[in-house]
Amino acid sequence: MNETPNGEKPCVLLIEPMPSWTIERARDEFDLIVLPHESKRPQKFLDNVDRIRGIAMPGFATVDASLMSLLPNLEIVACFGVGYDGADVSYAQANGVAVTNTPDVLTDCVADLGMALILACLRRIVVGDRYVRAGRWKSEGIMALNDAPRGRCLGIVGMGRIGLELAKRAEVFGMSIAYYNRSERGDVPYPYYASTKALAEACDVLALTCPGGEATQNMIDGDVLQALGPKGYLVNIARGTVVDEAALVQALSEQTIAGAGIDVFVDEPNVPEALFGMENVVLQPHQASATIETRTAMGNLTIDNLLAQFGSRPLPNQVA
Ligand code: 8YV
Repeated sequence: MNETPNGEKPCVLLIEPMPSWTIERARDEFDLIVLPHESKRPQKFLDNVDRIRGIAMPGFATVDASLMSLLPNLEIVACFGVGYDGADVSYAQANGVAVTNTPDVLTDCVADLGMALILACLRRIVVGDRYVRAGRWKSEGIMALNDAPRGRCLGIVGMGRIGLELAKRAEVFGMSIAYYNRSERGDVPYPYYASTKALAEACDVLALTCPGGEATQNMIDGDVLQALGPKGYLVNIARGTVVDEAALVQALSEQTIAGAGIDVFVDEPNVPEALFGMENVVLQPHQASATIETRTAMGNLTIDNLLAQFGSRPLPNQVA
């Protein structure tokens, strides 16, 4: 148990959803106020604004200045996720509030889902599943042929930890790799392209593994999708905001790109309904880090960052 000198546990606001066992551990360590995602602020929260010293938030939640400014004793915003674009980092920094995230523990699982989406798109795995279930194999015979990963080029937007792991997996499947990054990396063997458009022109599958936030908002726009072309696929395991979603829906419906595997959306859980009927799209409900093992590790890291703050120890994963 983690008590302050006066014997009280530090008060933490936890924004759902988070795994039940993470919430249980957080309840042991902290005086916990649980705030349902997107709901009105409950009385228990309003009655305790002076006591709240930390926030634990899912990667896609919003902790903005209007929320933080209600909490005069806030010390830390601990993101349950590698992405921290949902937290107003400038406000936090200006007000002496630390921001932490949960990198590394999710890298493998996120890269795994990226590879799974690449294979699902190229090999039409979901289309094949629907084909069998609808009895079409029997009534129509063999399904149309699909695309091999071997010999195709994977363009990775954001060559960080997840991008590198995705590259390794794709190489095993015989793909060549090229990348775009904020700046060229001296320590990777893959060709660098100085713009997403140039990368899209050069590759067959464009995979997004970059951070969200203002710097990357709508970076993949209609022009980039046009450069990807009618044989190109888009895979997004980054943030919905990185893509101009309306332009993507248009490109998919007009088949100016071949298909897409999409795990993240601009306004989750609202997904553009136009995508629901498209055979050339594989949709996921923001699942990339969603394994029991990874989410457990993310929960523990989130709590460890809060405990370090309240114990005046260096924060394991401070990003601001
Ligand atoms: C989670 C994420 O989906 O790491 C991120 O940035 O988006 C995620 O792993 C999310 O934080 C779960 O609540």
